[in-house]
Amino acid sequence: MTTPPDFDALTCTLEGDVAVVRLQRAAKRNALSDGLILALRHTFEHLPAQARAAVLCGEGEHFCAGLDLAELRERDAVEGLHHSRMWHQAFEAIEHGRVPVVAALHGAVVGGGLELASACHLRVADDTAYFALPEGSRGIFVGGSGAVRIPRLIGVARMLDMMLTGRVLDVQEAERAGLVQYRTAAGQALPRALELAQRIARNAPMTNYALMHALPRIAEQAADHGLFTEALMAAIAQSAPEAKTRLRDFLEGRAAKVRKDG
Ligand code: 1HE
Repeated sequence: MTTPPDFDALTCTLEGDVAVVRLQRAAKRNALSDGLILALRHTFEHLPAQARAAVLCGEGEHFCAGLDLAELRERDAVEGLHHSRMWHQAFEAIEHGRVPVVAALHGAVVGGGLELASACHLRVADDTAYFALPEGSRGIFVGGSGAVRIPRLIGVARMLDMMLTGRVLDVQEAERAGLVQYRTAAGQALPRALELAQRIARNAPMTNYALMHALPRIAEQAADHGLFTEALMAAIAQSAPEAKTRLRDFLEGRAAKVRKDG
C-alpha cells in the first residue's frame, strides 16, 4: 500500500483532556479514502499525551458517507484482502487504543461510516442522524469490521435486515436497536459527546483501560474463562494506587455519592 496518510482530511485538537478528532472532507461527505483511513490510524495511535478520552465527529452535514466509492476500482482478491485489513488496523487503533472514544453522529452514518462509529466506545446521535448499510446495493460486503462489531451492538438479525432490504434506521430506531446510547436535539451531539468524554476522562485510567480491553474480550470468552479474566482484571485494577486513594476518599466522605440524576 503506497498511499500516504491524508492529514488534511482530519483535524485533532485538545479540549482540556479530551482529544477531538474531526473528519474534514465535508465536500465528499467525509467519505473514507485510503489516505483518510491511514490518517485515522496514525491519529488514534498518537493521540496527545494529555488526552484521557476522545470524541470523533464529522464536519458538514453528515458524519460519514462510508467508503470513498471513487477509489473503488477493480481489485484482485489479494489487494482486496489487504485493503480490508488496512481498515481493520485503523479501527483497531480506535477500539483498542489508549483512551475511550465517543462518536458524535449526525446526518448520514452509512456503510463504512457506521463501521467507524461501531469501533467507538459510545455513540451519541442527534435527531438528524440516520443509519444504513448500502453495501448490498453497491454489490459489495462490509470490509471495515462491521461483520464483527455491528452484530455485537444490534445482533445478526437486525444487521441482516439492514443489508438485505436496505433498511435505513432513524435515530429513534437506532437507539432502540442498541446502536445509539444517547440521543440529542439537532446540532447537540458534539457538545453532549464532549460532556460525556470529560466525565470519562475523570475515571481512573486503569478502569477505562479494563473497560476497553478486558470487557469486550470477556464477553466473547466462555463463561468459565471470562470469570477468571474478570478476577485477574479486578485484582490488577484494585491494586493501582489511584484505586486506593479513591476508595479512601469515599470512606472519609470526600467523594461524590451516586445520585439518580447522574
Ligand atoms: C462520495 C460518497 C462516497 C458522497 N464516496 N464520494 N457509501 C454509500 O453508498 C453512500 C453514498 N453517498 C450517499 O448516499 C450520499 O452522498 C449521502 C446520503 C451520504 C449524502 O447526500 P448529499 O445529497 O448530502 O450529497 P451528494 O450530493 O450525494 O454528495 C456530495 C459529493 O460527495 C458528491 O461529489 P461531487 O464531486 O459530485 O460534489 C458525491 O459523489 C460525493 N460523495 N458520498 C465518494 N461514499 C470497507 S467496506 C465499506 C463499504 C461502504 O462503505 S459501502 C457504502 C458507501
